[in-house]
Amino acid sequence: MVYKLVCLGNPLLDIQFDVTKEYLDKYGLKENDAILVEEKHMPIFDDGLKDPSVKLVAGGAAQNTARGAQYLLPEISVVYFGSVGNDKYAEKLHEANKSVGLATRYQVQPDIGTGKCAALINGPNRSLATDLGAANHFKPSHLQKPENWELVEKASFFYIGGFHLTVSPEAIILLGKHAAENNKDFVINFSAPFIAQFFKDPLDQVVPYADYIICNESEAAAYAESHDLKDKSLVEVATYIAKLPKVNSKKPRTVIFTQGLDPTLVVRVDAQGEAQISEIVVHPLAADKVVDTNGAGDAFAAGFVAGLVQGKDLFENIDIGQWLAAESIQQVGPSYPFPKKTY
Ligand code: 26A
Repeated sequence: MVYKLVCLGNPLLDIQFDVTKEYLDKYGLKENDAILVEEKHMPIFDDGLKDPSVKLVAGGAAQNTARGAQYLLPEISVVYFGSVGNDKYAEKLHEANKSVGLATRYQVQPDIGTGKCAALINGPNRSLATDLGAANHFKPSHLQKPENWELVEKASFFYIGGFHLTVSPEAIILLGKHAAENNKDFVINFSAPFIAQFFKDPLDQVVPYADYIICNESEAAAYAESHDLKDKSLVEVATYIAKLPKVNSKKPRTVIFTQGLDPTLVVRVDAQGEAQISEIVVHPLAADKVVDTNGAGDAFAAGFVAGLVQGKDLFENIDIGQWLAAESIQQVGPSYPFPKKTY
């Protein structure tokens, strides 16, 4: 079997429900953020399961991207790695993955529950509070099993959720080295502000492998802050990251900053070391068409990597990303429309 794209991340089931600003304040949560839960957040999951608005939907940022990429690509294009438990939540993930034909090679933890994320919807905002569970126990040795490593060797593209830096930077480096040594495309998403803030060292260890970096404006701001960048303007931050040392010198680095409804910023460093800066206008979506924004960024990344796998050019890849993000926003949770739409 040859899957062109290999993805790695934390498989989670999203417990999505509507909340008020007061509810977020009670737990000290921001309107738009992603955090790892502490003990004090635990009642949120029970609140959610009892809430009339609750929806259980497949989540996990990189898994959402893997599903979206497989949604757009021909059958048998994408395989996703992560760790789950042996339980009902994992069954739900299997169902969602099956609906788009996404292959998984989960590492199964017999005694630990599948990870879950409270996706707290407040109008156009979403606040994510995650209990990683089994996802926290993924080991690089799972990738190194002969039947899995064979898939890695046959793949040509890699997509890594930055969230996985909290779990196994070693697994990311293993794939990064393989990609760099074999001149394959390696894409990293910065995932959330807390990654740049609290996982700065592992983030700095994996960036040298990245051909493409995708993040949003608040993750870029967190990066600028934790790296003490003097000029924190988005163009300067993207240019700084694009020019950081790179293991595979055969490809340029491209940095992509999404900014919600504002234009997507792209900085690519050419062979002469010059930064090429572009801005791409987003597909406008009427406010009344927004169902929820959970998974919008993952859908953008999905469209982008699907284009990459198909050998399309950079600007078309961004356009596909923006299109798929707009489609996903009109669905409940990090999902894609059925019957299938084509770009
Ligand atoms: C390590 N953390 C906090 C996480 C996540 C996460 N995926 C992986 N690791 N916290 C939230 N998510 C997922 O992000 C998606 C929206 O972009 C949620 O499961 C949600 O589906």
